[in-house]
Amino acid sequence: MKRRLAALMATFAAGLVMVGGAGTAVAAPAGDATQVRIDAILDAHPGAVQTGRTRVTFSNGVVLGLTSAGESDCPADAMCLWDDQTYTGQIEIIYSYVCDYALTINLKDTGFNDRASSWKNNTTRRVGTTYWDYDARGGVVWRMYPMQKAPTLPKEFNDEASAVNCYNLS
Ligand SMILES: [Ca+2]
Repeated sequence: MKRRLAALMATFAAGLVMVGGAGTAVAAPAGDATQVRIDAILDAHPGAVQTGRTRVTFSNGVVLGLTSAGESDCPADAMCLWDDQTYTGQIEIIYSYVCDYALTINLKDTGFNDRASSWKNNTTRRVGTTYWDYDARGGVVWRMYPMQKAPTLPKEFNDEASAVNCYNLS
């Protein structure tokens, strides 16, 4: 019995080697690296769901875009942060319904801590606030008023935001 199990495991190991070998023999499409990252995010965040080829939606309603995105990728009625200046690089989309639940989005939870370098508030009546520290602590870094945007941030605010929340204008 023991011997059979060992043989079975050897077969299994051989199978793994074969899969790995096949993978390295073929040039990996560029998208594979993105999928590996998405899989890692899904593993680390129970409740997160892959909602597109390059998108993950977290249980708090935040959508993370894993590929480089432009200003036009920020949907209506959402607030967006980009990793790079002038609305480029990885995008983090915060849909406005997050504001209705008074949720604080900890950017660390979506792999976006200390990364935001440009932003756009594509809503008509939500005000977003970014904070220096986790759980909206440490004071306000900047505010995002409706229909405003910033292609760059002052040097002292760049790559600093750690949390975001928002409220509705009455
Ligand atoms: Ca950045």
